[in-house]
Amino acid sequence: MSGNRTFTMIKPDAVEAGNTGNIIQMITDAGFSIKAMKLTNLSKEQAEEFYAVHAERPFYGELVSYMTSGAIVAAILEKDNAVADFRALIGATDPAEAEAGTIRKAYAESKGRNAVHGSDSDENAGIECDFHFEIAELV
Ligand code: IDP
Ligand code: MG
Repeated sequence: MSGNRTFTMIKPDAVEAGNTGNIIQMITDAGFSIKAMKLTNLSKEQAEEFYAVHAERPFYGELVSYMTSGAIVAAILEKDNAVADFRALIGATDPAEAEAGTIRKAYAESKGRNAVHGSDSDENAGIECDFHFEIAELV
């Protein structure tokens, strides 16, 4: 059964470029409701833990340094079929491959600096909401 929650981050490139408002608008226009949201930043240790699944990948160091380079916006989103519908809204990892109308097509700079994160499974959505929000189970 698919769940109704996912986790997102608006990444440092998009926050720095002033695209936060437009990205939130795209998210709510697509039917997601925002259950929790915060402007924050990741420590090196937090970024390493969040992306631990990629620790052996050649881009891991670059990814951690990018994700700690500036402010992020973290949020818990709700909608039927949230994980799959949000992955469709953000588009492919590489904006060159992302479809028209997706957030990454509109705002990502590159495959690495790609504007937004979206959980890839219901299980990871739960883990990621809990990682960023102590109140995740209350909202
Ligand atoms: P996803 O965010 O679309 O799920 P993943 O493959 O899970 O993509 O990779 C996590 C993040 O790592 C990407 O969003 C991107 O920021 C970064 N990344 C992925 N592949 C590359 C790469 O080839 N070079 C640099 N950064 C990458
Ligand atoms: Mg992923």
